[in-house]
Amino acid sequence: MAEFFPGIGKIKYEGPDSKNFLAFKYYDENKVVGGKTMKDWLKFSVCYWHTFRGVGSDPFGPGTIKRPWEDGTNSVENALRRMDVAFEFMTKLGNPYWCFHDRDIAPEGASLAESHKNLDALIARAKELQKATGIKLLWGTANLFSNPRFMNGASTNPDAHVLAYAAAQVKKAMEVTLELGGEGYVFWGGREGYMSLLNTDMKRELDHFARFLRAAADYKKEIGFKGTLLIEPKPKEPTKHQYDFDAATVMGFLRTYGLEKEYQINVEANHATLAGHTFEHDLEISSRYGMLGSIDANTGDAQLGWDTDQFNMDVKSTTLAMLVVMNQGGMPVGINFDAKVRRESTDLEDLFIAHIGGMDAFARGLINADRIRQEGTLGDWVKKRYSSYDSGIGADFEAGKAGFKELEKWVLAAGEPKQISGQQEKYEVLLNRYV
Ligand code: XLS
Ligand code: CA
Ligand code: CA
Repeated sequence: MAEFFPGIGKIKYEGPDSKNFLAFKYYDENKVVGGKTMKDWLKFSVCYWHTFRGVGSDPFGPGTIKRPWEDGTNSVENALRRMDVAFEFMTKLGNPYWCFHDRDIAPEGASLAESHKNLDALIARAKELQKATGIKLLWGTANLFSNPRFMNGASTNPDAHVLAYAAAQVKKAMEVTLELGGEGYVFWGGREGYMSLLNTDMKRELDHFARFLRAAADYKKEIGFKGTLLIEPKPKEPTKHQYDFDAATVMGFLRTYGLEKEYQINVEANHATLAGHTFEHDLEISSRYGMLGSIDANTGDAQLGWDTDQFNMDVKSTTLAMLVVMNQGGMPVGINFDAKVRRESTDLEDLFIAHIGGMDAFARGLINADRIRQEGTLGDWVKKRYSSYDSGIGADFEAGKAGFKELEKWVLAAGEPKQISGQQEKYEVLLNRYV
């Protein structure tokens, strides 16, 4: 078989003192941290769209990145070769999972039937390569936002014809995800939102969205797909307002429509920050409500303010993220690098360096989070901060035994509360001890 990354061998763990950019400094897959291997905690996945389809285009210019295996066509033949490239890359990198959109891996045909046929050809190849390499599918999804037919949305489209098309595409994408043994299936509402409220019946669109998600959950059961269905929040881009605004909005939506048992959340860092939150905020709220299923690991750029999907090299951020993951006992689905090299990073080697750096940053975050948990100081401080609810009037309030009358009576006797410092800086200094 042809080799597409000549000169780059299997990426090895060399430890923190290594100066080799093509080696792991922290990610040592079999190393046990907090009772599990790094591989099991992190469940890293490489995404097909950025890593194998990304060419570095932006709204101001076309692609800058030329890959030697691309022949410039959108043929099945080119797609098959690209699949070989992907599995060579992942085998060398050593990530256990991958994920894709239907249209990343196979060209869209002139009809739905032809698109299905193209997809089947690529799925057959992926199945062989998964078997040969041991790399597994984290999740699959359907691209319901690139083709012009979806310009007014997919499951929230005002035209039922387009909605039906989207359903057919999701049906097929779920079937092939099952065929490849995927652990999840993601819904990112690319154009499920609106550009102008003037031409939009928002309630009707939300009702359609929920019914669509119900139909997907029903179909999942019908075909015996045991993976997790996930919704990936994002507040805007490409639409001005996206219905899956953030994790809290999605959880409220799911509960409103009785779908909360069928779906989990896939938190993307860059989407959380676009919604005005931190990465750890959306992780924490999803996790504390038992809804954190998967992560799209990336980061935005504070100055640019759009969805830049960069590799997250910030160890403080990965530490806080992994603290949430460790506190909930692991990732039900996994951690997917929905991240792309910059359009200025045009070398093949940059693809490896970016992923190695991202994996190391999360591995370091895991090690740090484990130390935070082992030492217990942070947890103890937070627990102590809320200790007034562990007994007395606080406990009665939590238990629903003290209402407004009882609380008033208690204050009349107890008087003014003492001032208690929030000690934010002390907590920040504590965090700096670990990162
Ligand atoms: C785009 C999204 C997308 C989803 C999968 O902003 O991140 O790539 O992860 O459809
Ligand atoms: Ca994403
Ligand atoms: Ca993104």
